[in-house]
Amino acid sequence: MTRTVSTTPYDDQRPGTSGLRKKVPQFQQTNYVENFVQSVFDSLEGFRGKTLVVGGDGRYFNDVVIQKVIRMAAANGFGRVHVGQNGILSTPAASHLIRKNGAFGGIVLSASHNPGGPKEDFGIKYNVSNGGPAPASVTDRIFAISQTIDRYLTVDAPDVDLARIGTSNVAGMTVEVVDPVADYAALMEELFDFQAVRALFAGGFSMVFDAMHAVTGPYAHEILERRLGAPMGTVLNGKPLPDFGGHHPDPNLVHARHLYDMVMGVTPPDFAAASDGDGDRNLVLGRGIFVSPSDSLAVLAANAHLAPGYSAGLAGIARSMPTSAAADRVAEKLGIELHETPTGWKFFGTLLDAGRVTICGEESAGTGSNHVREKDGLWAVLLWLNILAVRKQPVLDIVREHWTEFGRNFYSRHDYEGLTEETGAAIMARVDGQVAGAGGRSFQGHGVARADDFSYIDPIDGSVANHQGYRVFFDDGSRIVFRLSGTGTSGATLRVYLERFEANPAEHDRDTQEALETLIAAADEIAGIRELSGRTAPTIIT
Ligand code: VG1
Ligand code: CO
Repeated sequence: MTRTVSTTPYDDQRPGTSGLRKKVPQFQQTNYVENFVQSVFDSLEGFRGKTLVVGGDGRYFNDVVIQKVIRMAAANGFGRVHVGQNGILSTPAASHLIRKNGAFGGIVLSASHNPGGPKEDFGIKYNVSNGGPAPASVTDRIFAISQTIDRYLTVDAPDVDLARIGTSNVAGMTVEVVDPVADYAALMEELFDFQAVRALFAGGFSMVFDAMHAVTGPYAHEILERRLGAPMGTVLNGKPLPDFGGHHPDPNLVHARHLYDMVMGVTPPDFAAASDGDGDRNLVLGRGIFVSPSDSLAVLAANAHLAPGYSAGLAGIARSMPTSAAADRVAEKLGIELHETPTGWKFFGTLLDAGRVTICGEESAGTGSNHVREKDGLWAVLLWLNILAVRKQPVLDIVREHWTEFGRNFYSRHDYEGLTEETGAAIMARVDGQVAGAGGRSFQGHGVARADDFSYIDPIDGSVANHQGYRVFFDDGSRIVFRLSGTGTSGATLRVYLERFEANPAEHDRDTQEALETLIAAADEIAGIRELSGRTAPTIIT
């Protein structure tokens, strides 16, 4: 039954921050998908007879790749595949299924917030048995194998009917098409006080959740509208579409601007939220306020004990390096550990597995906990709802009180998208040179305390990650971070992260960009962004 097909390597299959991410036409090249999937399987040991979880965010090409993966899993000796109905599985739901079924691993098909469609983006991620993204040791192995691959294994079998829930057989391997929502929704019911949130909605609390025609639609309809009793219509754009309706499923103030306009408008809802393509990120807004992801992490950590799943308190908090230090202040007050890791969820896995941290977050709107090993957009929304149901205060008041108690970390990220790789490299080289001699210098009146190129040593397994972004710390407690994105599919994206701490409550209502004005100028002075890129403003400000 098994067929060995000879092939030749492609040289561009290095998995980045979130797996392999390329344009669809690249994935459509002969044997491109097969080469990568076989490289994944060849990098693993001991999966014979074991279970593989497969699903994706519903984007264009999802259905085609799922059938290929199923046939190749059968040929390579997996015993069982669990696949979401219609090929749908959000990233956190896939993580949960891997853990719940004791699966060997999972393949998640997504390019997250990147647009979908025949000329847009596609991606393949591999998750390991703890449910989390493959660590660098695994992705390095995958890449090495992809450089020398000369054959892949498949079987001749008809497509599996992904629309029908149930079990079938592909060349001796069992394929189970599962409801993508049920197990995930049950997990959420364990963690949160659904009765309290139901009472909140019954009392007239209004909410808007934009699924952005991506994977969270079915999850949000089931959990928010059916189980929690939010009025029908609470969930917008709830049907997953292969091209996400032509939009970017990126929950930020540019692509979800309409939510910001709603909460700032004349008849604002109490709460608004959105998630991204694969359901692992969240955007949170309340009447009259956008909650920055770094603040959201801090507020969630400070209030998590109000939800049943976290009533015993937190073991610790972890945040990615560019994320603001707002969470650090919460950890300090709670007397718990705080870990600062490189960008990317995979760095939280060892800490979560070791029980050292309970809640993790990234400034890019990813928040999550030890319930799975991925960030989880709906989880964050539900934790917010649980907190709102218990505290019975508007989002705005909760955040303001938080700032008064802990101080406010003004925070913003400026992205310069679509730079050439050369320009991106030139800017980073300039920063590298400045960082080396930055001590004692001053930029726009901010004296430099110290500067470095961030390295991380995992406290659990000792693995080292170098060159994770440049950090410039100033005497007044401000910080600027520079790094290049690892998730783009063409050119380079420069990310500049700006942060300034303000203890005085009288200053807390200032406009963020205005509060960061001198730091923004300092960033340009350090990196020479205008000079080297010709850009006078960022593409996206979040
Ligand atoms: C971005 C974010 C990072 C996130 C990564 C994957 O990476 O900054 O925080 O972990 O996307 O998220 P980069 O390298 O482009 O800055 V997702 O929703 O695409 O899994
Ligand atoms: Co995502």
